[in-house]
Amino acid sequence: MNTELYSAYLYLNMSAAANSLGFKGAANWFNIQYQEEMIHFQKFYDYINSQGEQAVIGQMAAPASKFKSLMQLFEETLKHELFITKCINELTELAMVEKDHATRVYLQWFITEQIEEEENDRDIIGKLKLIGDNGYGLLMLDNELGTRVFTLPANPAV
Ligand code: OFO
Repeated sequence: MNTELYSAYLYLNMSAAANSLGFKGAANWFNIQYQEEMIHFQKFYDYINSQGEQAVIGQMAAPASKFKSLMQLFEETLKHELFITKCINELTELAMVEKDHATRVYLQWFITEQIEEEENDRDIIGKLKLIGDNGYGLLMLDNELGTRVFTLPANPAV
């Protein structure tokens, strides 16, 4: 749960970094990512409380804030998402060992979500590799990233 909150803050920092690099579209993309992470955080928070436990927000490290290029922003994003996938997999394995089937089933949503998260990042990194340092290409990609919109999951509590 705390790692999801950290993800949200990391992407909010990345949004500001993209903006300061002049990529308004990427700043929008990372702001949407921040909002999605807040939903992930809320899902864990609600689930823990629903199980007769008390969700506790803990201390966390300050997320990175210095990025020198769009490529670095997305490479760091993919790296972070691979770490999140590892965390979700470890939680799922723990739920299986503990025979906590409710939690195992609940975590399925996150497993599926991580497939999409990693794929999105790989797609954008692939485009950035094709573009190289072509300014027109970067502008086109930034415009595309600017079209991303936040959509609330149909039933975020499930
Ligand atoms: Fe980016 O999926 Fe949650 O952390």
